[in-house]
Amino acid sequence: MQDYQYQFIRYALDCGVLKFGDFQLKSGRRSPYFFNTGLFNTGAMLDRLGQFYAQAIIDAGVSVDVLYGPAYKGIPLVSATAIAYARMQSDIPFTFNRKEAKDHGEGGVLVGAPLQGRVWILDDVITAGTSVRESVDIIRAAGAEPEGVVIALDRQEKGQNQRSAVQEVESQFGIQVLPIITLADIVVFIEREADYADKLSVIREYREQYGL
Ligand code: OMP
Repeated sequence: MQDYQYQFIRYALDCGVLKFGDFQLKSGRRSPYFFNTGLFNTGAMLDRLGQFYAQAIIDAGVSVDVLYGPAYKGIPLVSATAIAYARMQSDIPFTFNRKEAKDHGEGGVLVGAPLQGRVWILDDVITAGTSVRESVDIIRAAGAEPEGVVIALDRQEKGQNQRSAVQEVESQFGIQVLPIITLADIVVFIEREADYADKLSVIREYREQYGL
C-alpha cells in the first residue's frame, strides 16, 4: 500500500467517513463497516479529498481528457478533483449531469465541458456495482466512450455471480476501475493500528461471506 492510501484511511477515520458498526447496504447486505463520502463536508475536507482522487489517477499513469461527475454526489467530487488535478498535473475539463433534463436555456442533462476523448467517471464506492451503468449510458449517449471510473473505495465484494463487482463492471462496460483504497488496504491498516485491532475479526467474517 502506498503512503497516500494509508493516509487516506486515517483521514477517513478522523473525518467519521469510515465507521465501524452495523450497517444496511444498498444491496441489502449487512456490513460491519460503512464508508460515507458525504461526510467529507467542509471546504478543507473536500480540498483534501480531491487531492486523493487526483493522486490515484496520477499514480495509475492513465490518460484523462475529461472528468465526469454523476449527480449528485459526483458533482463536488469532480469539481474538487479537477482543481487538485490542475494543481498537481494539468488543467483538464470536467462535466456533470442534471438529474432532471432542462427544457429551456441551454437545455439538456449535461453541464460543463463537452464529453469527448478519454472520459473518467468519479464515483464514491462500489459494492455490488449497480450505480456505474447510468453514467456509462449518459456518456455513450453523448457520443463519447467512458475509459474508467475512479472511486474512493472498492469494497471487493461479489457481484451478481462469483466474480467481484468491480471485475463485472470492468468486463461488462469495458472500462477500468481505479480505487483510491480497497477493503484489503483497510484490513492492512487495522492489522497495523492497535486502536482498531478489535475490528479485525468482524471484518474478516464479513469478507468470508461476501468477499472473494
Ligand atoms: P453499489 O451500487 O451496490 O455498488 O453500491 C454503491 C453505493 O452504495 C454507493 O454509491 C453508496 O451510495 C452506497 N454505499 C456507500 O456509500 N458506502 C458503503 O460503504 C457501502 C455502500 C452500499 O450501500 O453498498
